Parts: sequence; C-alpha cells; structure tokens
Amino acid sequence: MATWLCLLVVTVCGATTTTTTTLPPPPSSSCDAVMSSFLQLLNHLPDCLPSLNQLISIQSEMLEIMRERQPNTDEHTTDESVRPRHCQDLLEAGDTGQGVRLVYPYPERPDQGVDVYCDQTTDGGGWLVFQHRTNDSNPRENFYRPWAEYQAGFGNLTGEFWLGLDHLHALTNLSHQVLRVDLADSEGNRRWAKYSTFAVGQHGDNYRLTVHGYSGDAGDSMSPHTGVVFTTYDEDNDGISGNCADRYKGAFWHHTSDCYHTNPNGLPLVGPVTNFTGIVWYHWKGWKYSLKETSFKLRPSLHFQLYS
Ligand SMILES: [Ca+2]
Repeated sequence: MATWLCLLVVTVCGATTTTTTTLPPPPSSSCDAVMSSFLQLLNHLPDCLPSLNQLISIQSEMLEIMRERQPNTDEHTTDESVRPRHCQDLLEAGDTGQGVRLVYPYPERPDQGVDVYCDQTTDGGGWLVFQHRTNDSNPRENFYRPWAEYQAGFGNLTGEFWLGLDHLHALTNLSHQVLRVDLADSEGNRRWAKYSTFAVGQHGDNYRLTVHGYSGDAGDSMSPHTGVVFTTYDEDNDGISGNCADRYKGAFWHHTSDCYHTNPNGLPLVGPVTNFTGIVWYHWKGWKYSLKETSFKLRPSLHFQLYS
C-alpha cells in the first residue's frame, strides 16, 4: 500500500514538473516521509474543510472584484489616450472619409469634442480645414462678424465657415503645424500655398500669428502677416490709425503696413472688383480680384515631411 501511494505521489508531482522523466525514483526513506505527511493531511482534511471552503469563497470574491475593476471594451473606446486630436489621427486610424468628424484638441479638457471638417484627399490628406469660402454656397455665409464670433467660430462645416480662434490656438498648440491654402478663381484656375510653420497664440495675446516657410504656386501672401495679432471690426488690434477689418470688411491678422496681403474673410464678391474689400490673395490675382473659393487647413508637420 505504501509503495503504491508513493508511486501515486511521484506521478502527481510529475504532472507539475517538466523534469520528472529524468528524475530517479526517490529513495524509500524519503517516500515514507512523504507518505507520512500525506496520510496526516488526509486525516485532518475533514477538520480543514470549513477553512478550505472559506478560502475558496474568498478567492471567488477576489476574482469578482478583479473582473469589476477590469476596464471593458466601451471604456477603451472612450480612453482619452486613443481619442483623435485632429484629422491626421483619424487618417492614420483608417478613416479616409472626407467630411465632418469629432476631434479632441484640448488636453486639459479631454472630454471636450470639437466638430471639424477633414480633408483626407488633398496632398496626402490629414488636413483639418479651419476656413472655407465658396461661391457654390447659397446663400453665402456672413463673415463680417464681431470678435466674439471669430473667437468661437461660425458657419456651416459642410459649406462656408470659420472654425474659431480658440480652437485654432488649441490645435496649433498641440504640436508643430503646417498650413495649406487652396484657392480658386472664377475661371476655374486653382493655386495653392503651403507654410512649414503655422501657429496661433493664446487669447491673452490676441491670437498672435506665426507663419513662415512658403512653398507653392499662388505666391506668398501670408508671410507678411507673421507676428501680428487678430483684428475684427469691433476689436482693433492692428496697430495703425483706423481699423483694417472695418476698412476692408474682413477680420484677419492685419499688419501695420498695408493692413493685408490676403483678405480671405472679406466680402463674398466674385471676380474683378473696384475696391479692396473682396476675398483677396494679392500675390496671385492682385488687390482688385475677389476669389471664388478659399480653403485654409492645417496638419501636424511630421505628415508634411512624409508627403512633401
Ligand atoms: Ca487701428
């Protein structure tokens, strides 16, 4: 009987070790000691059953607590670490669709989503559009608006709109951004301009603009605006006598020499005009031509380096 139990113990032990087949059989004296302990355990097993049951019960409760604390699938999808910051994140996640999407550009307010328009087809995609004018919109959106509305944004994301200065600051504060401007005239011609650096300062600094590093075929009408702050008809920050936004009917980062070289938020005139209040990109069409379409968009600069 002792020999048979000894073989049983060796077999059971062997099931939990990978070296059993190479081990020599234990000496009979060792086996007797094991058997003695084993029989003592069997004798006391009935006394231990309440404790064993309690142990099993505690283990079950602990497993249940661990399951409850394990994040479920839904919690993973709302995890701020996987939320898209901008359109490039969506593109890299496989969302190649063009249109309105939700992004989360505020690290200090991770639950605050912002609807934006993503351009995933132009120049490699990943662009977040923050200004759009088009003569195809009927009726045309009113862009002659006060400071508060340029801060918060206005318009229709699928038509004409201004995303808003607060969102622009948040987006460009996340990482180094590239600016792309796409333009069209009434004759069907198109031009573009790209800037390797684009940033919008904070509210306390009147959203000061940084833009440089031009490339493209539209001519460089944005670089003259670098370093200046935003002006609307009711908030004059342009540093010259009079108000550029009121004079030329367009809120923008007006500069101190000629107010502007581009006036994309000007009046929705189309084609040749007799004054300077239209949607102007001076280095392509001059001062007296109002463009049919403008689209200002940004994306992180790493993408720029990969696709340009
Ligand atoms: Ca002024």
